[in-house]
Amino acid sequence: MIWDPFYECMDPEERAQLQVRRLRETVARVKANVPWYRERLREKCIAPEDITSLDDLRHLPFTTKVDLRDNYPFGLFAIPPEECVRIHASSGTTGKPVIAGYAREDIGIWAETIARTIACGGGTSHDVLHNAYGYGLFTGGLGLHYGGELMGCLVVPVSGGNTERQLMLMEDLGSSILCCTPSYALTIVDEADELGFDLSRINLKSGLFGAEPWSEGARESIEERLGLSAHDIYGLTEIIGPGVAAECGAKAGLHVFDDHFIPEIIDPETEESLPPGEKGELVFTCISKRAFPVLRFRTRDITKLDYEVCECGRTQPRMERITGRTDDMLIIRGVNVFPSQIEEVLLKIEEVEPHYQLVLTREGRLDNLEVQVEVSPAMFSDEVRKLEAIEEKIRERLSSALNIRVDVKLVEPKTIERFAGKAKRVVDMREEA
Ligand code: DLL
Repeated sequence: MIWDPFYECMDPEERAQLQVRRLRETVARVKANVPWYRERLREKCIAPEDITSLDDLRHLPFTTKVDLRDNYPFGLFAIPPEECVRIHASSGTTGKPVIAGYAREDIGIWAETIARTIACGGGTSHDVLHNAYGYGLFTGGLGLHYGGELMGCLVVPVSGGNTERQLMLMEDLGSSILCCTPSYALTIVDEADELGFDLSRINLKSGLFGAEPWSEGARESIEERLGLSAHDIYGLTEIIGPGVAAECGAKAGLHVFDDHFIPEIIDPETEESLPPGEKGELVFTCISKRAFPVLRFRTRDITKLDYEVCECGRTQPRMERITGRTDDMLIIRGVNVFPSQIEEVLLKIEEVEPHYQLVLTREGRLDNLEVQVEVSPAMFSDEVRKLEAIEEKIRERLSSALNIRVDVKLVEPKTIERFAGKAKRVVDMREEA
């Protein structure tokens, strides 16, 4: 089912006109109400009435995470905070978070884009939606919740953690759609094994997984173990939360809901726009939100866009799964490495589990990367010689995929931390060295 065929299957020309109109209105609103944007637009000598085509997008100023921090907490809101009905915040590791504000209309738009997301994953009003994304300032829980209710699903607002109880509820309530991070989906599978819980007792048909990068290998293992169709869903707090893009049944990229959020790809170094099909940094402009519409937000996520019409009938462009972020790229002895490339290699190796950690250390001026990965319980009891052979196999595959030599250490089953939300895979000890 397509939730909103009018917008999702709109003629691209017609949509471009809608986008230009909404963009012009948004620029006029931020110019009138947000001093910071007024100043940036003045510097760039651009006025709302100068915007006559989508090409004019590239004349607009960028917004970065630093700009949002500098204007903490409400500086970039386009309405007074007391006219908002909700805030959410991004999960920064240090310092102040980014605060996103929502007017009542924004909550409505968000529920619509989430309903589209659920429909992309095959959901209907008959589904029982088990929502294990965290509730609170994080956008995952409440985001999926409102969209699920709008669609008419029976929403189970279970949030993350207490996996044994999650399994029980999924079985007893007949949950048909699971929403959580891909790493938590793997944790659920793992814990079911440990508890001796036969996963055929639950009857999931699809999963909406996102909030962190995951590989095709992770998709295969989640689909196989949970017996569902796994869909990638994407979004970020600064834009709205989840509900920015979602993968349909064709699984050939994530449809970007560009009647609300216009995507662009830029070269992160030169900041020039790149043509469709080229990989670079994803940038979004919000064109329908009232409280917190950001212009050309630099996501730091790396992907490319495809404007071909999809076999599902949706005409909205598709972004390739996110392979990494400009800021989680590791530079190991001069070579750029993304954690997702390592995951892709590890998950194709039968003898190891999909639980790993990347430990970075510094010896003198050289960075060193150690990949720690759990062996499967069956393998762990094997002879040392066999384990050494597996280690060597992983080392070889990683060095041919990454073009650098990395250290590999097999660790005992269940020793690497499990996650109910976003996984933290990189342990950076370089500062302490
Ligand atoms: O993670 C929103 C979300 C919630 C998306 C639930 C999907 C499901 P933030 O905490 O602000 O928001 O983190 C946003 O997470 O810039 C990406 O780097 C990463 N991310 C989100 N979805 C995906 C995905 C939520 N499907 C940041 N694949 C983004 C890869 C993702 N990375």
